[in-house]
Parts: sequence; C-alpha cells; structure tokens
Amino acid sequence: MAAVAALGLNLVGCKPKDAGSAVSGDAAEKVYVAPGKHDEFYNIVSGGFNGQMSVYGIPSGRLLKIVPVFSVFPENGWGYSEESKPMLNTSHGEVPWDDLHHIALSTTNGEHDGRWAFGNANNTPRVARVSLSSFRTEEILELPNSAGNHSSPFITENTEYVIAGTRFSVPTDNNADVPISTFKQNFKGYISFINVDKNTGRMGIAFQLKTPGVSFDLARAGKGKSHGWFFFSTYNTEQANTLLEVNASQKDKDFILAVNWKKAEEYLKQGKGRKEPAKYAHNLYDEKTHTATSTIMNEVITLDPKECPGIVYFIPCPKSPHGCDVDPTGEYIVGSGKLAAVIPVFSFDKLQKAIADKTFDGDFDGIPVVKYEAALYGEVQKPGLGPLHTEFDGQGNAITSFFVSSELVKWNIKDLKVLDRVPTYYSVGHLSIPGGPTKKPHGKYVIAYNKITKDRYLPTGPELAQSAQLYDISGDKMKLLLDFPTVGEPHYAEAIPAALIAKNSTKIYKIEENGHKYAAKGEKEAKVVREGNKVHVYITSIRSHFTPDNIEGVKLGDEVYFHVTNLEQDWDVPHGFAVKGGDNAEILIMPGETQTLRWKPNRVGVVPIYCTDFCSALHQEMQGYVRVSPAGSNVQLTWGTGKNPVAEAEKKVAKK
Ligand code: RUQ
Ligand code: CUA
Repeated sequence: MAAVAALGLNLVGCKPKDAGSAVSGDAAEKVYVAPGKHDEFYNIVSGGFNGQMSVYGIPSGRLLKIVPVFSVFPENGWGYSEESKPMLNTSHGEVPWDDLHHIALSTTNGEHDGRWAFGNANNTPRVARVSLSSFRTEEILELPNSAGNHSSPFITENTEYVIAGTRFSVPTDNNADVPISTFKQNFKGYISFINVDKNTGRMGIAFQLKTPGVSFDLARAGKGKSHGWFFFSTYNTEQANTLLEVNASQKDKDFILAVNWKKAEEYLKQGKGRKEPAKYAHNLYDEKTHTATSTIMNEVITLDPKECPGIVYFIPCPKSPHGCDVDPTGEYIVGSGKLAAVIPVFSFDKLQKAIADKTFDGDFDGIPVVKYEAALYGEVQKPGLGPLHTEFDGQGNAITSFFVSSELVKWNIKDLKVLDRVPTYYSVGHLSIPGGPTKKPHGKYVIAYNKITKDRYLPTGPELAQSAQLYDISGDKMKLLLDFPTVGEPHYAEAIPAALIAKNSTKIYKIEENGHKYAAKGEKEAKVVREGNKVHVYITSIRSHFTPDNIEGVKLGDEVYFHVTNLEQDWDVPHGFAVKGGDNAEILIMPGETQTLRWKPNRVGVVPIYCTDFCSALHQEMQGYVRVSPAGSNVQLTWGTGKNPVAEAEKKVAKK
C-alpha cells in the first residue's frame, strides 16, 4: 500500500526546475499575426467538460469560435431552438451536456481533407460530426452497449470508419441487471465501427465487436501498409470492478488490441454478424430544412471474435497504456504506458510475422496474445515519467508528452534515441502536431495541452485558466513560443492548414432553398396562425426590423412558436431573437435560415421581443411587442409592422 501511496504522489506531476523559463528572442515575431492577417492553421480543440469544440488560429493562439456539440449553448441557441433540440436526444431522453475528449479530422488517403471534425461524448456514449464549412454539428450518433466512450473517435485512412471503444466494460444492454461482482462473466468491452458516407458524411453503426471486459483507452488506425488494421490501448486487463487505482495496476503489462477490420468485413459478408436488439438515437441536422431530426434505432449488428478467428490479437504493452499511436508510414505502433519506464515501439511487419508463425503467449479470454518480443521493434529507454501521447513530425521523429515529468520529448523512430526535451507548464496531457496523426504531417509546430497552469496566468479564483503552449519544432531544438488560454478542459486537438478549410466556409444559406416548414421567405409571407392553443408566428428579420413586430391575441395557456427567418443574404449578418421571461435562451439566426424559439407566457401583459446581435446602426431599434391577454379573452389575433394592427383588423372586419 505504501508503494502505491508513493506512486500516487508521483502521479500528480512535478514542476519543471526552470519553471517560467525564457522563451527565445524571436518568439514574439514567430507568433505575431498582424491585425487583418490570417493564421496559418486552424486548431480544432476538444472542450472536455464543456462538451464543445473550440477553434483557434495558430500560431497566434487567437480564439476564433466555439462550436457547441453535446452541450446547450445560449450564445447561439444550440439546444434551445426547437430545430436543434433533437440533436441532444438520446435513448435516455435529452442529455444536454457531455465530456468531449477527442477530435478526429476526416482524411482521404490518410491526409487531411478538411471536411469534418468528429468528436466523442465520454459520458453518454455518442459520436458527433461537425461540418468544417458551417462549423456546426451536423450529426450525433449514440452508441449502445457502451459506457464512457473514451477510445473515440478515431478514423481510418479514407474515413471509412470512425471507431469508438468503450472505457467502461459493462453488461450488454440486453442483460444489464447482473451483480457487479460478475464482471468477468458478464461485462464486455464493445468497439463500435461507424461507417461514414463518402459524400454526405452520414454515419451509421456498421457493426460492434464484442471483446472481453477490459477498458479501452485510446486508439489509432493503421495506415499505408497497416491500412485495414486498428490498434487500441487497454487497461484494467485485471478485470477489476472496484478501486481500479490499485486493482487495475497489478499487472506488469496490459494490452494493445490489434483488430483486422478488413477481415471483420469479410466475416460480415459471410453472415457472421448477429442482429441484437439495442436502443440508440441517431440525430441529423438538415441544412435545407434547417431542422434536426432524432430517430431511435432498434438493433445493431455484433461480431464475436471468438466465432471469427483472425480478427483480433492482444499485444502485451507495459503498463496501463494510454496513447496508442501509429507513425506516418504505418509500420510503427507506439504504446505509452502511464506507469511504464520505457516507450515500447511495435513493428507492424513483426506483428504480421508473429501472427503467421503463431508466436503466441497463450490467450486472454479466448483471444491469442502475441509474444511481446515477437511484435516489439524496440524500446525508447529513459524517455521521461508518465508518457501519455505521441505525435509525429513527418521527419522521422516522434514527440511524446509526459504528464508526470511535465515535458515534451522528441525521439527518433528508427534508432529510438532521445533527441531533445522541453518543459511544459505544467503536466501536459495531449499534444498536437498539425497533421500529426496523418500520413503527411504538416510539422512546424507542436501544441501542448496542459492539465495544470498554477502560476502561468493572472489568478481567477479557485479555478485557473486552462492552457495550451505552442512550440516551434522546425529546428533541431524545440522552442517554446507562446502560452494561450483555452476554454473548457482541452484534451486532444488537431491542427490543419487554413488553406484546406477557409475557402469552403459557408457564408449564407440561400433563402430560396430554405425548406423549413415554417419559413417566411419574404415579409409578405409573415403571418400568425393559431392551431388550438399553439400560436405559430412566421416572423422575418432584416436590418433593422421584424415583421410582424406587433402581435396581439396571444392568451395565457398558449404555446407560442416564433419561427424567425433571417432574410439577409449577406455574410456575417445574423440576427438574434429573445423574448422577456422566456425560460430557455435566445436564438441566433444565420442569413437565409429559420430558427424557432418556443415561449409559454405565464402572465398577462405586453411583452418585449428584440434582436440580440448588433446587426446595424439601428440594431437597438430592432424590437417589438407581443400582447398577452387572459385565457378566454376575446382579443383577436392580429399582427403587423409599420401599422397599427388593431386598427387594421378593425378595418378588415368592417369591410366584411
Ligand atoms: S485523454 S491526457 Cu481523455 Cu485523450 Cu490523454
Ligand atoms: Cu438584428 Cu440586431
């Protein structure tokens, strides 16, 4: 126990000796992006417990955007507008928050293609797809038989699959009420293979692999020669169900799971997949109707490796591996054992030979375990303490993050020699080299996402700023250039050349293509329609008024739906919409789009509505009123802009 306690102390990380140390003289120049100039890279950063993604410019570190994914976001109405609410639906009902750890940018032929960013929900297992044109979440897919979707999302070379491995092994959804102590018999580790449509990006669960009950931590797809394979780090191969801190750190080695997914596809074709009942939500946002739909799915196809020999193998890996990263050639697989003193590097060729020769060390729950030495290329000796993650610079080198010794360490993949090390402030988790996980890293920088900031920023109460640090890796020595604070708690991030994304940015939605059921595509189409106690307001916004902006005839007990269509067809002219006393948030409507705010008035009176986004010199004038009368009142439903709606209505009645 004492040893464990001592270890526990170590694990909190230590402060580098030269904390606060100098940056090189030309650092400021290297990160300075002059006003009006653009950054060279987009950095798409996971938000951790804020459930969002954020977008920074590199090298400046400027925050460009926050994209709500699994969390509601009052800033733009995500999860508050009627259109976006279905995106947060799950088999548990609405889950308006999650813990987003990893980003995967889509690739074609193993290189960034700038189309989508995928993100995982670590709490209620889901995978999201964000468009890199609109910077909006377009799709969220829930994962059954899974709990704590940490080993996710990671993608294959051509984005054929996004994979998601469960962090918690759990009993299958169909056999869920079992004693926790029956872990070894009843708990399974499911890995979902999600296929992605080449053109639309649309996702679906192709199949789930049912593996022994262990915890999946991270993963990477093979590439080049190892395309067709996937590698997952695992821990808790002790299969403990309590006090994992101790009980899951018993073994000297855990495993990397190697999956031959091409072979799994063959078994599926042969009909080896089993249809199992499962309940999960599939949510899609449609850019034409500007509306999301949520569909509850009822079954999933599972593959049991025990019935499909040759698709999975375990490789021993010291000790509680976290990151499992594949180099740009696809030959080297790097395991980072959080408690290990070396970094093992495995060879794909040797692994293939070991499998062919059956150089196994028995099996684990029916799955062959390849002999460690038979798959090992070599070990990086004395790299540092607590290796977590490795990225590649495209020049034959790897850079590994070390949480405990708070540093980045650069080493050569071929000779496994340490080349350089730099301190991080402090306790780095993930790191990101632009293109680092692809076949063609863009190199140039590495960004460290740190877990602790202590004295680096002005104090802000008990919780301090989260921090990223940018290093120049273009020379032999890594050089610290910049600290920049980040929102949420960043875990993984990817960086991609701006040239691959900027040109495709969505500017407006064409109003004539607006297929929203309640769109008013011009002021003439603005109207108010009562359906029982539901009042649908077809309202338009254009600088700087709403049509209608005076509405009467709403009564207590009504549910009012403001369907706001933004008629603007200019870039960067959203309008907002808010109503006093509304129990949700504002909505922000992009040019050409329709979004709906639901409001249930709870008192009689005249209620202001207004635009929340400073859209013109007369933005402050962009306002109106809704009169709410008692239930059963005989105030007629009337509406208008620029006229007296009550007088207009009276005129109409008089004419009849
Ligand atoms: S993790 S700090 Cu949740 Cu990706 Cu490694
Ligand atoms: Cu529209 Cu302010």
